[in-house]
Amino acid sequence: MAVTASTETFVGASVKRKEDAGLLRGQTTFIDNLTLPGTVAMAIVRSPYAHARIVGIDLEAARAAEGVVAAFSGADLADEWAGGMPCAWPVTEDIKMPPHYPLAAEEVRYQGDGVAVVIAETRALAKDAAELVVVDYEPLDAVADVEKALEPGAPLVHSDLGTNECYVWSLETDDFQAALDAADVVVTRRYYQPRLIPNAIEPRGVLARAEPDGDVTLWSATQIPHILRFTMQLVLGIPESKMRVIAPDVGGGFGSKLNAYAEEYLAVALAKRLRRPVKWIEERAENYVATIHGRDVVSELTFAATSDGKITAVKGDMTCAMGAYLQLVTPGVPLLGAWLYSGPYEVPNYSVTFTGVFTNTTPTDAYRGAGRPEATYVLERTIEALAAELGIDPIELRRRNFIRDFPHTMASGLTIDSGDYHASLDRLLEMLDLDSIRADQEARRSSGDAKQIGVGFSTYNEMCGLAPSRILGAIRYAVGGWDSATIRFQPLGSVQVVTGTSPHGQSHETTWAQIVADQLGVDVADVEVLHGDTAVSQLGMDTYGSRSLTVGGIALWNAGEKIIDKARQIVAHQLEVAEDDLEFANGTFSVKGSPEHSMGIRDVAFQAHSAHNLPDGLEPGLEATAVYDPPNFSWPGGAHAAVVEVDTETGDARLIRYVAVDDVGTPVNPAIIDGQVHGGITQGIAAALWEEGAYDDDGNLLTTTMATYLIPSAAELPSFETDRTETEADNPLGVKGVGETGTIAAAPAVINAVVDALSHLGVEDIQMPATPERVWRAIEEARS
Ligand code: MCN
Repeated sequence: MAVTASTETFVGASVKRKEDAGLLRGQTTFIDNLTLPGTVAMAIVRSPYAHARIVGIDLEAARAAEGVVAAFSGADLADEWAGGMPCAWPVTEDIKMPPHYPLAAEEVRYQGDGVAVVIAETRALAKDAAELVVVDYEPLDAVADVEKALEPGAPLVHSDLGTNECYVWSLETDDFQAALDAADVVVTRRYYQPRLIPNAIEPRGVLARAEPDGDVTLWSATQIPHILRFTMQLVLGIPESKMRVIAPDVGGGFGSKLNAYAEEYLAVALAKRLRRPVKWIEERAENYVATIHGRDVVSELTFAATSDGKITAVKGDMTCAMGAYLQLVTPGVPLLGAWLYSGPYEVPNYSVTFTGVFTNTTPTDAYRGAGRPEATYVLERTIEALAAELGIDPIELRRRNFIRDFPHTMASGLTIDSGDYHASLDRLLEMLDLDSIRADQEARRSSGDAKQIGVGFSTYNEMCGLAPSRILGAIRYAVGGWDSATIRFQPLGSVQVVTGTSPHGQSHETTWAQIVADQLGVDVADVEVLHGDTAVSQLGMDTYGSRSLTVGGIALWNAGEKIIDKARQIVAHQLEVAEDDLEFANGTFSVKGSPEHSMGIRDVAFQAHSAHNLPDGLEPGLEATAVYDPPNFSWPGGAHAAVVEVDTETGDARLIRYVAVDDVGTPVNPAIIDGQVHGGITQGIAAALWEEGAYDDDGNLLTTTMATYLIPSAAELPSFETDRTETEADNPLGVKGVGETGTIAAAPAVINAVVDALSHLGVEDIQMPATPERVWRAIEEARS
């Protein structure tokens, strides 16, 4: 196919996803589709106890079983670890960071902690043999509840620490206490946000190959090939130059694959030791205990306000479960919300404290939203409580407090570049037709209908686009927040893009191609985006924190500008005009005032490669790399509303409408934005109505399958009504992140709706998830 210049505009268009052709045909490279000659399978023996001492491990029967190549206990492999598995975010100087190894050797600290590994010719044989491993455990007392873990005398997750408190981190503005004391009204509410268990459609999986010269390749269903590569050096001592990490097709992650896991280190260590490729595919039941969980936070939020509803201070106290160990960014996750407990509201005084707590549970870490849903939930619930206390309509109360002028520097120190929270709320109300919902509600209330309806709101902003490296350093995050892109014209004019981001469902192949196609005037079809391979993209900080577009996408834009600069030099030289006399549009350089003197970018690429007639000293080729470190976070925002129908006899709450208006800056691809918003909203709704990872008092996980951990399908959800407002972000594309907005906004909108449906009965709060039993009990309690 000929490569031509393009005059089409791609940014802003719902270009069909380039990714889909392969995915829909099943032509994919998910880990389980990859095979290498001589591959052996790995199975992990996991602790059934939440806390126990390992008295002994007998591997004889497993080693003798059919097809078994080797079996090892944690103690057998202790020499493999040059260091423990790293936590990259020691949030305070005196944080407690207990050692964490890929297999436990002496003590297990959560149900699912790995104690031994079996390698066999096939996965089935490895699984069968793993069941023959006999582990002698001496059970110890366990604690699974984040508040009980702080009580005096609670079982200690790490006895040598002498406490379950991992850290205390706080941020308080000057004069905070005086503002609190001077308030006309103070409301305080407590909330528990349950554990959530991420369920990517592709579970985790790894395939490791070690070559005789020391080169190691790890294919992993990961979000972070680059970060994973350097943790391999820290844990296994493999130099980064010898280590290649490939994230092939990755079927979702939602934060859970923003991690460096035991199985990744184990597969690499064993591939080296056994000199055969080692593969491990996580089973769904394993995913429930061995992949990180999210949330599990008790929060107490206080609002101080004047009697006319101006919020004067916000105070938050958060007790956050870390689980049994610190995974890659466990302690930092709550802090990602630390600046958002005032959200889109102008609040002059601010105080937040986070206490990280060890419990005998699966470690927590980043799950879609990571820290920010936790903040928005309590903020948007408490603003309802304040409205009730003051007798002010909650929408009006929000409006009275919205930040109006941008850029706006918050009391907590960060600056929001742009936004218009009134505009999103206005548009939401237009779409919602609140009057008719209230009329229906009134009619049902007066007729005593068993089915009541309620409407709930959530106006939010968020902080994503992780992140300015300097700020990350200041909050003790170990790595930078920049990203990189390379644009490479091939001699005949097609374009290769190499990105340091690592998509796993977010469609970078499409949206990156749109940006390059527009900027350089080529066709989207002629732009190929390469990602997820440390040998292809040497520089990258991967995909999480809705950072890819606002960091990696801007790096891409900057690389495009470098390409245009270089091409301009070549054209000026060949057309014998000054560079300033050239203008560039739709892929063509033309001389100002005499457009017949022109040269297309494809011809420039050919000239750059043939190098027959280049300016003196200019390097042949048309390729540029840019590395971009954002000066600020990205600040999307918006307004969401949920309408629910609650059966007051059974407690069943059913979502009947969901309306969302988001401001994600300039839209690159509206269809992809909608997809992101839909997925995000679904996860927020799921947290509000169905999903809860529950432990019993002994630390046994009760929700171990999808039969007990309820993940919604399309059948449980109405069609979402979405729209956007736009304020331009302070970057060359005007873009803000979108990957987590829905999850952050949705849960409080839904719970506010459920409470609104029942407020006339006296119900003031319902803990997430609002299961039929919880709703029914709340109604009964309010009635009695
Ligand atoms: N986009 C756009 N216009 C904008 C903003 C974004 O067209 N104004 C497009 C981007 O170009 C990109 C997509 O939307 O194709 C998401 O962009 P961005 O907000 O930068 O988020 P990331 O690509 O960094 O993705 C991370 C984010 C996070 S943190 C989670 S969690 C999440 C999410 O993305 N996990 C996902 N979306 C997911 N989607 C899928 N399918 N699977 C996951 O695991």
